[in-house]
Amino acid sequence: MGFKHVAIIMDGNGRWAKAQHQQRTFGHLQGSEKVREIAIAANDIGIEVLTLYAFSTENWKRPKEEVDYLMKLPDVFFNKFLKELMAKNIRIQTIGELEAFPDSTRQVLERAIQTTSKNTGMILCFAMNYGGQREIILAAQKYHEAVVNGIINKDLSPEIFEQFLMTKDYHAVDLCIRTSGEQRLSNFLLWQLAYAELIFEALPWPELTGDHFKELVLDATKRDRRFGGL
Ligand code: V0D
Repeated sequence: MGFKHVAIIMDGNGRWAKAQHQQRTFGHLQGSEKVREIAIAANDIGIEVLTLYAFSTENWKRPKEEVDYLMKLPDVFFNKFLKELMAKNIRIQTIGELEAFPDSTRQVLERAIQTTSKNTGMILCFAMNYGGQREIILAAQKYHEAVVNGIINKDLSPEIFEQFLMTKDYHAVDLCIRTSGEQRLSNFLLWQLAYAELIFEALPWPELTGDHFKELVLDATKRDRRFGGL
C-alpha cells in the first residue's frame, strides 16, 4: 500500500548552519537544495502529493534580514530547478495566505504554478504563510458563508468540512516527517494529520538524503494502519 500524500516539516536549517559556523541564511539556501533532492526522491517512489512547510505564520517574527532572504528563495529555487521539475513532470502548488507576501515573491510563485500547471506528475505543494488553526478558522467562515447563502445545508460532517480546507483537492495525509529532533506539529496541517503516521527524524533537513527519505517512507508503509478499527 503506497503512500499518496507525504508532508514534511523541514526543521533544522538554521541550527545546521550555526553548527558549521555559517549564517542561518546559508542553512536556508542549503535547505532549498534539499527540497529539490527530496522532491525527486518522492516523485521516484510514486508519491502523488508532497507538502512542505516552507514558511509558517510564526516565521514573520524572525529578524527582518532573515525574512527578506527567505522571500527571495522561491526565485532562486525556480531559476535553478524549474527546468528539472518540468522534465520530471512535477506540478507546483501552494497553500497558505499568499496575500501577505511581497508582490515580487507572489509573481514568482504565480509564474511557477502557471508554468507547471499542465504537468500531470507529483504535486509539490509549498505551505507558505500557513497555519493549521488559521486554516480551520477560514474554513469555518467559508462554511458559514455557504450556509447563509443557502448553497449547502446545515448537516456538517468531516467529509463536507474538508471541502473548505486549503487541501480540498488532495488525498488525506498518510505520513508526516519532521526533521531535526523536535517532536511537535507546530500548527502544521492539524486537521489533515488526524490519521497520519508520524516520523520524528533526528537529522536536520540539510542532512537528509533522497535515499534516507525513501527508507523512512518505506518503513512507515510497513506499519499496520487501522484508523481506529480492528
Ligand atoms: C527555507 C527549508 C524552497 C525550509 C527549505 C519563502 C526553510 C528552504 C522554497 C520555495 C524555503 C517555496 C515556494 C516555491 C518554490 C520554492 C522555499 C521558503 C523557504 C519560504 F514555489 N525552499 N524554501 N520557500 N526554505
